[in-house]
Amino acid sequence: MNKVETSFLHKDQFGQDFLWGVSTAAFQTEGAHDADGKGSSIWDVFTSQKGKIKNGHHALTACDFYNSYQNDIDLINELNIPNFRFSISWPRIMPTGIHPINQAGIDYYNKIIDSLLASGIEPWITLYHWDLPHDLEVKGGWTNRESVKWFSEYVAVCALYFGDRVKNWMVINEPSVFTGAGYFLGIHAPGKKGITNYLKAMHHVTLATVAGAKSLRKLVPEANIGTTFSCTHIEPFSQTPKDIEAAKRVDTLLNRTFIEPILGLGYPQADLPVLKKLNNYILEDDLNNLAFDFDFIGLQCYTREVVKASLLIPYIGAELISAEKRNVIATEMGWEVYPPALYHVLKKFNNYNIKKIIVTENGAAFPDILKNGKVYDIKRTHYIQDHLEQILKAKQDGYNVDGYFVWSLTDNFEWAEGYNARFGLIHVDFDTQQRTIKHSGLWFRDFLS
Ligand code: IFM
Repeated sequence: MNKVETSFLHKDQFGQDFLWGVSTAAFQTEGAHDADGKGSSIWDVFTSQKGKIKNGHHALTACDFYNSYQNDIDLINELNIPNFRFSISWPRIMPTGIHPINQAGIDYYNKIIDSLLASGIEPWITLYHWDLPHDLEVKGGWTNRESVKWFSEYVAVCALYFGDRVKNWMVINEPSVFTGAGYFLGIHAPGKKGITNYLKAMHHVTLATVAGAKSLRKLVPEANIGTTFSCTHIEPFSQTPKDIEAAKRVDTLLNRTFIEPILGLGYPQADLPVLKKLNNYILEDDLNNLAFDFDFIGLQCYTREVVKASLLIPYIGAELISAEKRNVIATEMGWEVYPPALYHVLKKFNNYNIKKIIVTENGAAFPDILKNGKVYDIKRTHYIQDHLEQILKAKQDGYNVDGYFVWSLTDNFEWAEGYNARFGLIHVDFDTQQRTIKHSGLWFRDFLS
């Protein structure tokens, strides 16, 4: 294919050791929802319920990555991408969430790992990207303290079967998002609501992150172990003390609540008083088990949030003023396009004692159109370029940032948004499963070459 126009960015500016990659997740891509002994996940159940997903979309087939993984790995290779982040579907390898294992599921991930390695692509495994086995949800899911034990056992299985070849691991993906959306707001699986469910899930997921990391460290001592957090640059709507305080509370909730305990700093209860209710679920020994010395932290930043004080919103007393209301440019998700957010976030997280920071997700959803066999997604190309410029600026200002993974390889199932929000470097026709590399993918390919 022809070379694609390039920006002034050059890969070498980021340094020889900078990691370049692309990210996906099992539920969003694999399909094959009940193939070869797989159990149901909370997302299989949630998507089957009426009215939960836009346009009634489901992920029974998704991108059919289960069957077309070899083709997609060939495409990663064609795009010159050296690192591939994907997640393991817990119910595919442990259908009920606990022993016994499903050998066919293990075989499937072995094929992926072996194929990646044969192509010279480094596998990066996310252990939990939101698809909890449904049978565990029946027992309370993350609201049940037993979840810490279930998760550690699952991690041990992954470590034992894949740890001989996989070096890079991420324990949990974006805990603030799946607990907030799934256990407080009820707009993601498992559809639970309320502060009690949310706080219990929060604490158990935090404990599980550390327990999982410890289990991995024990079984795969050489592993490069990280975990990923969603993060956002927060700004007050005005400079009034009320808005500034509200912005501080939202910043605490979205950026600090999950990372600070695992870094040994405890929950930031002083800056977000509702977190004091967590004390109902924290047992005496927990405080000794909340921290782990991660090799890296994955940051996933897409936008900024502008915050106004509001007495109408319980627990937080703040509302987010949407991009639409502010009349600023936004993606298909309604997220403002604001590349400096990434710089601010990198600067902020550099204040913590973190060994390595990797941007494990960044990308944009736009309504791409396939025309004459091509997708000219210039907005996404610019989005990625503009965010890379911010990373470069952060590096030049002396902040630690060690890698960048695009979300996502292919268009895929975007949770409650269904297939409307296309994030891929590669377009997917969901009727035929035909792949077409978009302009952004071609640009990334040439940039990485
Ligand atoms: O698709 C999601 C992914 O699963 C988690 N991080 C954000 C992405 C875009 O919304």
